Amino acid sequence: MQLLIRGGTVVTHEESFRADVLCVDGRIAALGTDLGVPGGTEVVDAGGLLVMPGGIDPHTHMELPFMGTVASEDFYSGTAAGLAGGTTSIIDFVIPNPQQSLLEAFGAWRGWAEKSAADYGFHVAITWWSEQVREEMGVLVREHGINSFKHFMAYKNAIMAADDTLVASFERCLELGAMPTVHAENGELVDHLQRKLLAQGLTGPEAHPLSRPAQVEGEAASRAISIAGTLGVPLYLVHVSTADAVEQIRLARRQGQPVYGEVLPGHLLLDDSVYRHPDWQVAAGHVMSPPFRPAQHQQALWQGLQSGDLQTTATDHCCFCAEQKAAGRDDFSKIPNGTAGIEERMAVLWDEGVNSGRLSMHEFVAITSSNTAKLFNLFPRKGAVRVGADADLVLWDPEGTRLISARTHHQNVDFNIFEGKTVRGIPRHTISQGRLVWCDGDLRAERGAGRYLPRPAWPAVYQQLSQRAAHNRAEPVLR
Ligand code: URQ
Ligand code: ZN
Ligand code: ZN
Repeated sequence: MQLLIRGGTVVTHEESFRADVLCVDGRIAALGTDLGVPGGTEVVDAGGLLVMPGGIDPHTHMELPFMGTVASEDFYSGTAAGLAGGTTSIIDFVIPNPQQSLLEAFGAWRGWAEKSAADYGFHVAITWWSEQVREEMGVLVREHGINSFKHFMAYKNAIMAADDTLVASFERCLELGAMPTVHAENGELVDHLQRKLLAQGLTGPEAHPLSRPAQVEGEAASRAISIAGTLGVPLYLVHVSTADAVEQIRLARRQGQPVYGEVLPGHLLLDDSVYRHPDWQVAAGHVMSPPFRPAQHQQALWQGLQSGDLQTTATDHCCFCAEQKAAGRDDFSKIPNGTAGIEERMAVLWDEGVNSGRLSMHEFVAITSSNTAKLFNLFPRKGAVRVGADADLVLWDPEGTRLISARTHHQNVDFNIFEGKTVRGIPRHTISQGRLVWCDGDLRAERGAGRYLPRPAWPAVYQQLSQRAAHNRAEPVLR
């Protein structure tokens, strides 16, 4: 299988240059302006287009069983929608039930993900603790290519990890060379405020953000950062949504602590007024956690991306249709939490980030692809346009426009948080494993074409960490 991408401008996280790109058997084989083209090579005209690494979405929940239902997007439809939006790899989540074997849950998710149209990896959530969990983390790292473990500090009485679990699991991550990640909301405060609001008769979606104010994220972020800093382990915070959490990350990084943060386009663009929409379904359709915030938090999130205090963008793609959201018609705490976004992430970030001048196109590549690949040890196989890398590319049309709507999106959900937004800057073509899978509006996703992405332990951040620890302390780094 040979594909020549001709006439484009390659844009990476650090440079841009005119070059044709030859893809052979799923890998990038050559870059240059006068490439010899082997017979039988398919040619894609990239004139006027930017050739960038395919997007990597490090936070999705395809067909997640959650809050009494199952997310409406499965691994095939969700990765296909991602390809339509320029995203060519995802990192999803294995979320064991408390007391469930991690390996058993991992096997289940692996089975569900076999239908994927694009490459996929997993973070594994630590929802309980025991010697068995500790052992199975080691098996997952050594034998299954897991190098990141998720901790939900929210969702009390469900999947919440309390401090004792955080400490034990973070210590284990350090031993294994794995990245601990957190959903930073204080689950005890959320539980208390939910019950208090319901007792006051506030049952509608407007109460959702009131039960999870910014301090709830700021406190949890600070606590997780302190635990990680004390143990000497890196830390990645998912879906950072508040100035409070950005400040905690900034302070830690200024002291040299390896803390990283992810942000969702929804939190960059939307505010908490959505929860006061007169149409219950529209308000409920925006219920996700952490909630969309008062608008003043958005500037801190953009500045976090500009300053490098936040490194990645994701979607937390976790879809529930109207009749699923209706489970919380009389009690907002029962509205399944989650919104879509995998198809729009890159176009929304280009339109609001690059077109506005907030971000350079190199920063765009960094936050949509390369930084994630580096943090989770997929670089340069992913997130790079260089010989030997996977031929996962997006051919970006900076002048193309699209109206975002649930009526036309490829996501398997009947709601779109960016409904009605027109974006300028769209993926004209997407190439996955050297195949043209999105061609100017024609989606050619292939069920089952996606491959599982094992990710080695000890990403570069650990090398930095050990050097820094050795430098900062007389005694050797304790492992
Ligand atoms: O919390 C998460 O990341 C999962 C359960 C998706 N739902 C959400 O509201 N973010
Ligand atoms: Zn979360
Ligand atoms: Zn999530």
